[in-house]
Amino acid sequence: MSEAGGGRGCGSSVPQRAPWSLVAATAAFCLVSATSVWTAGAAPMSREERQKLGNQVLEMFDHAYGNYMEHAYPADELMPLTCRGRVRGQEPSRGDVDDALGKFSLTLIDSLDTLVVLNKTKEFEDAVKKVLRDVNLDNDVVVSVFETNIRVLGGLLGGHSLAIMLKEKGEYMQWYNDELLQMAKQLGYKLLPAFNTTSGLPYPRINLKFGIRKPEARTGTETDTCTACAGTLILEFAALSRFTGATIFEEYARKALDFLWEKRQRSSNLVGVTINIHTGDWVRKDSGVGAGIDSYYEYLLKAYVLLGDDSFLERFNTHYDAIMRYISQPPLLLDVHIHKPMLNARTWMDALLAFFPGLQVLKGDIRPAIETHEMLYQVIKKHNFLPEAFTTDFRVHWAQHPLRPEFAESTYFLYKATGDPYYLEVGKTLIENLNKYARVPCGFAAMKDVRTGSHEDRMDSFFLAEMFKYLYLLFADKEDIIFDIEDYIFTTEAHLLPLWLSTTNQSISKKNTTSEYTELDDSNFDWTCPNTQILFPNDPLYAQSIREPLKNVVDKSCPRGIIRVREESFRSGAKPPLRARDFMATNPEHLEILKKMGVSLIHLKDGRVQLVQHAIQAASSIDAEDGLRFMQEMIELSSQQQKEQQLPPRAVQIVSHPFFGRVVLTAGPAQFGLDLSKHKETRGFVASSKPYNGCSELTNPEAVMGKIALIQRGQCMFAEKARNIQNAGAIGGIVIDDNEGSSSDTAPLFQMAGDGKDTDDIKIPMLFLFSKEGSIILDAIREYEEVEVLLSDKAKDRDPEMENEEQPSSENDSQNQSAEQITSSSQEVDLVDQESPEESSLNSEPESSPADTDNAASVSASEQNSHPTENRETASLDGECTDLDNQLQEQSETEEDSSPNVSWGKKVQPIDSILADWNEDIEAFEMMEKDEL
Ligand code: DMJ
Repeated sequence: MSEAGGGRGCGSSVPQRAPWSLVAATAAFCLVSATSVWTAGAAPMSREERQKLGNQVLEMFDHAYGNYMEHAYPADELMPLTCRGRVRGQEPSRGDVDDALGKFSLTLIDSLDTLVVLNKTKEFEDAVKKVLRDVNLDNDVVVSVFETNIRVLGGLLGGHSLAIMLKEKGEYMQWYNDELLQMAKQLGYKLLPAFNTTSGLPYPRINLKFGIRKPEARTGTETDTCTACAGTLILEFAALSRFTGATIFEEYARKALDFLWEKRQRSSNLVGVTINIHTGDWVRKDSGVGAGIDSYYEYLLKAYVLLGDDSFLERFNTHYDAIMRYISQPPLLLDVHIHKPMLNARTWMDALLAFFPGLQVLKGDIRPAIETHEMLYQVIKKHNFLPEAFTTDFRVHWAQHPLRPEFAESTYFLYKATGDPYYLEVGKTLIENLNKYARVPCGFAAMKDVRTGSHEDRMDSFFLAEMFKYLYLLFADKEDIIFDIEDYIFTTEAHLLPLWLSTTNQSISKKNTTSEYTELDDSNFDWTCPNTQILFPNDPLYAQSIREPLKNVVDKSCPRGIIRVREESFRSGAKPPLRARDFMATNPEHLEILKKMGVSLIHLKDGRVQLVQHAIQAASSIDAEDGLRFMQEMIELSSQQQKEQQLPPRAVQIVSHPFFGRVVLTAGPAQFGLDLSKHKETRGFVASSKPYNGCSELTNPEAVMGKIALIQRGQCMFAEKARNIQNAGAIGGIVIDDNEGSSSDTAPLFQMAGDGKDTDDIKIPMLFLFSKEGSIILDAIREYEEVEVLLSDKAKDRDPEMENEEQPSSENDSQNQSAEQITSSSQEVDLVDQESPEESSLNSEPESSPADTDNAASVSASEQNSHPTENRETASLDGECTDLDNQLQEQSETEEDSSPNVSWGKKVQPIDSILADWNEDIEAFEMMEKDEL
């Protein structure tokens, strides 16, 4: 998307290369050069400081890339905590995430063009030689077609694009003879069998060696794919066709895009998240701009830029109109249903949508880009990173952060569009946070939980492909880069493809389009394309004035469910629909509304009330829609409340030499002992207990006295272990899983349950580590003997001071803890597939026996009130937001849910069975929808 940087405002003529530049001049691109535009607002950043930050980015890249090359290569990725390569099959499977790994040195290929952007030409030359020498694209591995396309094919093509550029310059790469392109072509042919479907949509996975041929391939049975998976091929495939003259690649990618376009929901012009590759039916009918769809939209606009084909712009504009009409609720972007686009499908947003402001810059729609970006930045300021998902009231929904680059990408494009130094400050914060919280001795580690600051043994290849490029370019001047970045377009993985491809080997596009530009109907886009040439120089505070009202959007937000209230209802003076959080089962008016919405109350024997909706019993389709939304809110509310009753994960931070707090391990809490969220952290040296299982009086009390005892899981209750080490004088305990190879990367974390008796006598904090995390501590003891750790609810900042810090005496207050009811959920998340907000919640396990847990979640409401605090009922409607966020927090911090009126928790109908009931209703509703259509 480098064209974004190019001083091309609306109306400025850019007659460099037909046809896209002509179109760009009159359509949507509203970008100004970043230089010398800004005269007020955030203080300008001096060239010196920008250079300093640029150098810092270079040093960080060296740390990430150097450690990968030294400790992981030729493996696909670096595991930065254990400092080794991730080889598929040798590590426990992480599910779909592993489908990016094809035993083809993924990180090296994904890093190729970053090396050139960062002016590391010599290293690039070496890297290309390594790729040509070592990489095998014929492995018997099943990989994701989408990931292989954007990372590997894109990486090879980006490498080739810059290799030929360097060769032409005459100094480097003189030996190069299109070898990377030949590899790209080989890979392209390997991906083609995936398109062997009647629809032309590709299978989601392919075996690099056997294609989809059964049975050897072990794939080819899937029926569904995500929209982004099928719609994010055109840039790489078209580039491959145009570089090589082999038209088949561009043809296949175009066919897939044509099919998606045909299948768009015609009344809303939206697309769903997943589609059946054989029938073309939408499998998931929710629609947003984040996970599962994101780069489909990105590629429509960029395909137009790269290929100059008007039909792509028309499609993009049609979708964009729908996005701005239904999904955009500034500053939020919220998923809706494709058939009922006024109906929100979620109350949370995912981190992948952070790319969207960048795309809006390319589109020329600066205002909403500034708004959404600012909202995201507020979330980042609260949690240091963007959690994988967060709610509309900005609470963490999925707590991990795999060092995603999307926010840096949008920051870069907004800076290029506005020249506002504010965005340089944003970039500086990103750099600081990465160094402070993600940097580990062997690279940069993904965040396992942004709330605790704990790490995951993972450094994805996109971190090198994208993050460093965008951060470096943000601070770079034209002369800092050895080529003109504006001659290239960025793919979704930030690989660079030259814009001159638009006029090379055009035979395919010629079939479908006219080469002449025809004026597009832009009447729907009044809000787009503010003429930045006029706007910013005349009003340099423009961007700031858009950001200003959003400054406190996160901190001062009220807890709320779905924010959209049907606007036309308001306009016509009608009452807004009843929100789940406001519902009171004793309010006759509410009961009347429920009835209208087709929702009935079933009084259960135990006094609780269950809600069931029959859409066909609703007074009208609008009421049925409200009823469905009300029920969805109830589920959401129920799961949120359930979540608030659960103990969050804890952190074990290694603070002694040479870690100095840089390695943070995710730990499970205990339902007994010192509560680390209410007390200061506990810090101490570790010592193994004898016996190691801690199931009897310790024989080495002198070794564990005043220390944090390490105990192995198994053979007795967790509480018994705690008592034994406490009696020996330990100030804390870490139970290490005895299941070899277990890891929080692959297993859901759980809470250690008490022994069913009174555990008030246990005063020390107890945490649980899976075997892999535990072995990091055990290995450290073997290597350094003295290992000091910090047990806490959130990792302490690891700045250089920690390296000199005095050891504070451990805090060891007593704390009465009630053995709370056990709650459940799993930890693994797949953004594309997962709907439920369960990622960061914990299972609870008693020691020695499988969890006999009461996992119930209830969507039943008590007779009294569905919500713990009655005064919350008017909060978001009349805007009187008292400090409800805090109230909520306080509630969740009390031992029990404070409301006596609520029966959300225990011994109630399992959520699955309730969902099954509701699914019937939803199906009925969908049938009704079909009839309507
Ligand atoms: C990258 O691989 C690409 O940007 C993709 O389109 C989705 N996001 C990841 C990084 O978060």
